[in-house]
Amino acid sequence: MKYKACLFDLDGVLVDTAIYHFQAWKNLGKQFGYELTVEQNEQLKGVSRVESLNKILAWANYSATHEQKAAWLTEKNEEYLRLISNMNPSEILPGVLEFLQQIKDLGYKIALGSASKNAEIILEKTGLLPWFDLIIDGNKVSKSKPDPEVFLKGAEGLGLAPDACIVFEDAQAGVEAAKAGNMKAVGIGEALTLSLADKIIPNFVGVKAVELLQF
Ligand code: B16
Ligand code: MG
Repeated sequence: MKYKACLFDLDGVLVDTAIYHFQAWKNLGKQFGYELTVEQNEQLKGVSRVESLNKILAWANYSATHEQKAAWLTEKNEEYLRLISNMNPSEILPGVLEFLQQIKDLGYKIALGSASKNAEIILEKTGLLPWFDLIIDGNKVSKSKPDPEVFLKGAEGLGLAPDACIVFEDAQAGVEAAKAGNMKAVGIGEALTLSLADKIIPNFVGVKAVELLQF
């Protein structure tokens, strides 16, 4: 088997936490009179917490002090944590569990490569945690996607060469990160936004791992 591991992004691939991020950012934005749109929220997918706040402030044309930004980041995360506190296995995206079972049976290692500092809580709440051999999340990286750091640390942590790894991503920056890291990339979502991916699927429903993982 040429490829030995599957590295998964979290939000938009395994679960849809974007709805909770949206709600928390939207409420925060109201504090400086800004109404965040669904389209703008799309642009925050895969983007780190601090970069997301910087983007929102730029859209709002609002300048804040370092202290104010730090307070808002804490506040946003506290609300996000409240929102995800009731997450459960029903929020795992369709077809994901069946796909994880297939790749486990085929002998692939399974790792997470997420920008979120809350990834482990989400995996725990949804019951996904036991599937993972390794978790690389926002607490373990210093550079955001499209930098390949998160996936390279995943390969390294599994003791594998990057070219033995296949990345699953829903964000363009994540696909770019995988390609920059010399890995195969499977895009989850629209062909239009994920054109750099080696393969693109709309979701995991009915996906046959043996067929998909042929490159
Ligand atoms: P946190 P992913 C990303 O998750 C989200 O898509 C993005 O919207 C969020 O800002 C980022 O995690 C950081 O999340 O505030 O929980 O650290 O797609 O990389 O799994
Ligand atoms: Mg994502």
